Amino acid sequence: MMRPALILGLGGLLAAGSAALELFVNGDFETALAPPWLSDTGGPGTFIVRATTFDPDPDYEVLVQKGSGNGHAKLWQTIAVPSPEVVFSITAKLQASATWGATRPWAVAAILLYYEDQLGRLYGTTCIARPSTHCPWTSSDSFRLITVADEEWRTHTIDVAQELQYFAGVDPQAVSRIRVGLAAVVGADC
Ligand SMILES: [Ca+2]
Repeated sequence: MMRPALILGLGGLLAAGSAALELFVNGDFETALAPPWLSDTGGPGTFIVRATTFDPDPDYEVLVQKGSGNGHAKLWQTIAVPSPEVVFSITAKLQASATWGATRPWAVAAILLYYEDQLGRLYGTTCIARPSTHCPWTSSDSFRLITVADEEWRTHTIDVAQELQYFAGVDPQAVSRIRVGLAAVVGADC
């Protein structure tokens, strides 16, 4: 069985400074998933659901899950940012597993931040991920892969202005929006 899953507690994109500004719409998943949250699924066994019981607190979380077989489940929101001086924070539990097979199946649960300009041109991607063995995702000049060490609830924080320094030649002031995605992906036949 392949079972990549991604369960999220709360999301928030905060403007730096004394007055923290929540830039997500429904970033805590307390109301029904609707635009600007968008989703896409492919293949069997996909779930994108809200519930209060994925973690012990009484508030809602969202589950993005892809079961056995090639495909994906993705949930994302594009956020206009007033400047690169923003801090992204999310509490999530990332799980991925893939059984051995001749086709080297793989799975990954990931939080993705795509840094874009007003025209949607992509300047770089940060990926916080829990990959299984054989997952082909690797870092490059435009893609920074940060792997998580376990499958517990963890809070992940990205200082965007600092993060953009990873991508050589990118003018941080050109980045005017961030597409934040939650993705569960399975590759290779199982
Ligand atoms: Ca809860």
